[in-house]
Amino acid sequence: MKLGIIGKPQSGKTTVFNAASGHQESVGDYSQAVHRAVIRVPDERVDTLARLLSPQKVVYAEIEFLDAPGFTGKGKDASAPEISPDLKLMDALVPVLDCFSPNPNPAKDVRDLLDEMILADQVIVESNIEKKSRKIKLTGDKAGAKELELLESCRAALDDGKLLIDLDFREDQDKILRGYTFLTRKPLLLVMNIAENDIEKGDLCIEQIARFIVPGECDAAVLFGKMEMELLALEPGDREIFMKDLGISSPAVVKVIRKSYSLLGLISFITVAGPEVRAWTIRNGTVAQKAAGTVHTDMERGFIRAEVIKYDDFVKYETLAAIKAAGKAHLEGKDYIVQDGDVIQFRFNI
Ligand SMILES: Nc1nc2c(ncn2[C@@H]2O[C@H](COP(=O)(O)OP(=O)(O)O)[C@@H](O)[C@H]2O)c(=O)[nH]1
Ligand SMILES: [Mg+2]
Repeated sequence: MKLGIIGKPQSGKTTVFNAASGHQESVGDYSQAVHRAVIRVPDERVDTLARLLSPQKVVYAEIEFLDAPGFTGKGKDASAPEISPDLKLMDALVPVLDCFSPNPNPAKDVRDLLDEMILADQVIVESNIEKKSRKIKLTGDKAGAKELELLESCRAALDDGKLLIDLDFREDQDKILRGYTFLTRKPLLLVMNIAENDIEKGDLCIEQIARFIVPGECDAAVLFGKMEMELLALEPGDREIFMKDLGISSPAVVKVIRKSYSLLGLISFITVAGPEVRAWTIRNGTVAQKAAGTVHTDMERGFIRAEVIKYDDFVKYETLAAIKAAGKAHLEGKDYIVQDGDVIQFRFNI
């Protein structure tokens, strides 16, 4: 999964990036540098299985963060923002909202960001409409005419101030639009970046942006960017004590990842294959044969069965032998819908 951190200048993007990744990029300097980090997804189920099975290798799922400056915070008055091209490749965007300065206005900040995203998409739509029209005139291309019509409907929606994620497209249209990697089709996780001495501000700011929240499209999380970044300098034990004192239930990175998974409809399953315990990320609703394909294309092609053990049974019985003796290893066919936390061994033959 790839998450793009965006926001107006000085909203705490790089601070939150540091808090999530453990990097130490400089903050407060209006830098337009793009930062990137790949971090492993903390997963206590993997931790537990690693403890029970003592494998030679433990591999966590990974997530990429991109700290992407380029938005101006000027909303409609902005000219098209200078957005890092990599931002288009992100699965979701994480707007960081300044809720730490004396009179924050996160609702306005969200509106301004949305307007800039719309502006960026309008630029893409315009240039492609122009290119397509020219080509159709030259070649009389029928498929092109359909795509042109689709782009024109996108233009109309954007001109109306709508986000493309709010429109309903057919499967075939969706497929075409995916190629354009529009910003306003990406789900958003709004991060309320609040000051260390101002816990109550979190609820207040959430209230202010509540109207933007739509299941599967936009969610919000509250965190203390600066303090969490600073806490990373402490030893893990001390950090936990501090966090407890401050009423922080889970670290920024855990909150952001958890909410992003649910926003994007993602789950994890775990494979235990000989010497390796490994977590994989898939979309909720993925069938066993497809899930096998995330591990290896051969496993999907030669799929026979999936042997599925519920994570809780692993914790209860502790060894593979005891699980099997208790009849808790279930053989499932290719259409079995993989559940979050399933521990799977794929049987395949090529
Ligand atoms: N008090 C406070 N200051 C913050 C917080 N997050 C960021 N800042 C400050 O805001 C300024 C801008 O932060 P930075 O991460 O560089 O913002 P960016 O321009 O969005 O990348 C810096 O001086 C930070 O120390 C926060 O949670 N609390
Ligand atoms: Mg920055």
